[in-house]
Amino acid sequence: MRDRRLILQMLAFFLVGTGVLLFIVLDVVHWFPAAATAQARNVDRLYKVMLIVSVPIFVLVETVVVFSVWKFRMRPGQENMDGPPIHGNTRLEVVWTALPAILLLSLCTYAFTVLHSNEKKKANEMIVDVTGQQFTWTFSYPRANGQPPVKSLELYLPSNAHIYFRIHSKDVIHSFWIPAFRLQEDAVPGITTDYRATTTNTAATYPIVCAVLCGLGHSTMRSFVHVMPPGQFAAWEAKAGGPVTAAPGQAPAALGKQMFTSSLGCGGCHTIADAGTSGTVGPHLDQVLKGPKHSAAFIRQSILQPNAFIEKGYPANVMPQTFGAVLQPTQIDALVAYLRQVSK
Ligand code: HEC
Ligand SMILES: [Cu+2]
Repeated sequence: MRDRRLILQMLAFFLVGTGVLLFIVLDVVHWFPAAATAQARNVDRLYKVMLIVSVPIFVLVETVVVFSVWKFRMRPGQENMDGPPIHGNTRLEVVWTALPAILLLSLCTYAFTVLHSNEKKKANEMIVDVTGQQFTWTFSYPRANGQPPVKSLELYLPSNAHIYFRIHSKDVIHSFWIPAFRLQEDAVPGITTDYRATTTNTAATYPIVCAVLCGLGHSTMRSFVHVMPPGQFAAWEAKAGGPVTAAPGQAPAALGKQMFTSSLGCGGCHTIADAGTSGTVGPHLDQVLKGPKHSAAFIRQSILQPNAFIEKGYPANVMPQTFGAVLQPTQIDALVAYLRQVSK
């Protein structure tokens, strides 16, 4: 009679505990940021299944612990008493070995199928080369028929598309992580790593992070991924890949102005009255490049190797070190021409 009551009490404790905990982990806690890829949805579902399976097991163990402490604790006078000696119970042991084994094997199989489908090569993949370099990410979009690749410091992707990332590093180990994609892969010098992502149809912007301590500026090694409708993406790509040389009859400086205000981001950090930009992270270029700094050589070096000369009062390592890799020589000429023109 007493045993039966005890078992019913434990059962009630177990059921209520499981219910409450499941409610908390499934409904109250929001574990992840928005899911922006098909892979992310798979990962989230896997995580949910793992939670649903683990919670009852956790509560079962805790129920036994709580009732052992509560009902079977040692009372005064029992200090020297020992329980009756018991020998093993073969049937029980077979059950408690087999059940967890079956459970673990099924979960492993499920996790493996998720991994396999997430990494599977898809038809019509769009290739993006990702390069990590202290402390910037550069994204490069190979183009057909020998045109130079489109390069960008932020990642632009069409929605509903299969993307194949090839990941490189120029210096130390970085880790390319897009939390909203639930994907992270090391960028290792000397080899190419990769991952695949299938964007969903949501147009939005998500952070990109370097997830490996890669030097002093590691915390600034961040960027953004913009997922946009395919038409908008094509327009971006055409514009970003855009004029490498000035149009006929156009002065190089005009192309330079166009580039200064483009997604390269110069205008976000620098003020130039003529370009209508008002960034204050870096010097006012139309002011500071007057006088001795007006030479083409100095301006070119400032763009290609910003750390060669650090303007007084401004931080080193903030201006991206990678414009030399992103820009075509004619584009650099155009920028230099423009900066000379506005700082005359
Ligand atoms: C993330 C912010 C940032 C971006 C983007 C950026 N810069 Fe800079 N830039 C700086 C900072 C900070 C300095 C000052 C430190 C230094 O001299 O390196 C600087 C310095 C310079 C200088 C040298 C000024 C001097 O007095 O020495 C030039 C020229 C320049 N930037 C041009 C550009 C151009 C052109 C672009 C776009 C292709 C650009 N910058 C993009 C932050 C930025
Ligand atoms: Cu890094």
